[in-house]
This record gives sequence, structure tokens and C-alpha cells, in this order.
Amino acid sequence: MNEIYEAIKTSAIRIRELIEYDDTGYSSSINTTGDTQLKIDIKSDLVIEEEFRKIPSIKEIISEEKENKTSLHDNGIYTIGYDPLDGSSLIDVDLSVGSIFGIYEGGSNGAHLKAAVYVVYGPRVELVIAESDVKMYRLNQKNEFVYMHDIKLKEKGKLNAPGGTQQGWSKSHKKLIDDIFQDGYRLRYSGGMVPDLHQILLKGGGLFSYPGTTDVPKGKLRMIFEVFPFAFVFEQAGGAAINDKNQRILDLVPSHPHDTTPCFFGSKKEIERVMACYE
Ligand code: P6P
Repeated sequence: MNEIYEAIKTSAIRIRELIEYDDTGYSSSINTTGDTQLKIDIKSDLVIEEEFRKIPSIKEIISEEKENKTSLHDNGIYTIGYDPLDGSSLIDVDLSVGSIFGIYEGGSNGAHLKAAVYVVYGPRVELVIAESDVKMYRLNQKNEFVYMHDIKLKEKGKLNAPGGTQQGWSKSHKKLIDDIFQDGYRLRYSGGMVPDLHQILLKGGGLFSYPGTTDVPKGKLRMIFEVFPFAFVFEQAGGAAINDKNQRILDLVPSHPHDTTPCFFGSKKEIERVMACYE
């Protein structure tokens, strides 16, 4: 697994260069989810694929920027689902973005996840690796990722990150979000899943929600390369992650590589409130 982490670190350093200096204009292509691809989306995807091709233990990759799986090594054991540059449209307004990786073995359902990694490209570049625990690293001036500390969620937090088009929320979801704000939680939502979840993890907890809405009933966030990896991180950090049927996210089975799900990530107490709301 360490050779995979090293490849992700190398990719992160190369992608950080693209973010700072490359063209963030739109390409002429559209990805499977229907997003118009930025040139930087495609370049970041190629960087990661190039680094992963060097690793014999990687059997195949599933990228948000590609329609189908890509086989790398017949004798490999890991499937890596990844979003090379999540929230890339935020680069043009100089907000933080990220890369997300799920490392699976024997399939690409939540239950097959063995580790999760994400990178935040913000004022600093930080990398988080979740296995049995959650460890955070920060890029130094010598382009080394230095271990900073473990990440643990408190039972109850203070931040509320409500995603999705509000006019499309159900009445019960709107009441859940309003009640949480009535209890004094602070609004923290940038539209970038990686920095928004990283903030909740570092600040001890809260709730990130991206529900099903009238415009996207199954939610917007993709299971294999966005939702499963962060569900793994939140559980290993002492929190929880469920869908709108009170099912554990990591028990879900995607119907196709780009399948989405409504999702709630948070500290234990906040997830209990979601469960009561969606009972
Ligand atoms: P909305 C970015 O495009 C993204 O996929 C996630 O990073 C983010 O959480 C979500 O979409 C934001 O979606 O509908 O709130 O703009």
C-alpha cells in the first residue's frame, strides 16, 4: 500500500503545479456525469494514471474523468477509484480543491474499501491517509509530506455544511438543517467537498449533507470515488456516514461506476439527528 501512497504524493505535487500555473479553461469534452471537463481535470487525471501505471499491485483504476474502468496490471490486487480534481471549477475563484482516492480490494463496493486518501490544495497542501486510523501530513518546502497529527472527531461538533440546491430540499430536510442552525452551529460550505469535509474533520466535527433533492433525487456525489472514501475516513475518525434511508454508506453497492447517493457525514450526535429526521 505504501507504494500507492507515494504515487499519490508524487501526483499531488504535480497537480499542485497545474493548479497554480496551468490553464483552467474548459476542454471540448464532457465526462460521464455530464460535467464539462476543464483542461486541468483531464491533465490531473493523466498525471495520476501515469503514476499508478508504475505500480504492479494496482489492477485497475476507476476515474471520475473516464467513463469506464481502465485495466493496468493483470496480476494487480487493488482497484483505485479516484476523483483527480474535485471541485475544479472553484480554482477560478481561488478557493481550495482536492483529490480523492478509494483503495479497494476484490471489487469496488463500500465493503471492499481497504484505505482512503485525500489531498487538499489550499493555502497549504495537506494529505490525509485513513487505514485503521486517520493521519494527516503537510507538504514542506522540500516537497516532503511531513506527519502532523492523527484526526479524531468529537461526539458532537459545531459546523454545518448543507449541500444541494435548497429549493429542492424536502420539508423534513429543511427542518433538520434549520434546527441544527437554531442550536448555534456555524455555516461552513464552500462548494468543495474536500475542503468542506476536511474542515469538519479538523475542527472536531459537525455535519456535511448532500441530500436527494427534486432536481437530483439520488444526490450528486459519486459513490466509488467521492462518497465511499470519505465515509471510510469519517468512520475511522470516530464519526459516521449514512444515506437517506439510514443505511451505512459503506454497506451500499453501486449500480454502475458513476452511481451517486444522498450522503451525510458527521460526528455521532449529528448523524443521530439525521437518522431521526429520515426515519
Ligand atoms: P453544489 C463539486 O462540483 C462537487 O462535486 C463537490 O465537491 C461539492 O460538495 C458539490 O459538488 C457541490 O455541489 O450543488 O452544492 O454546488
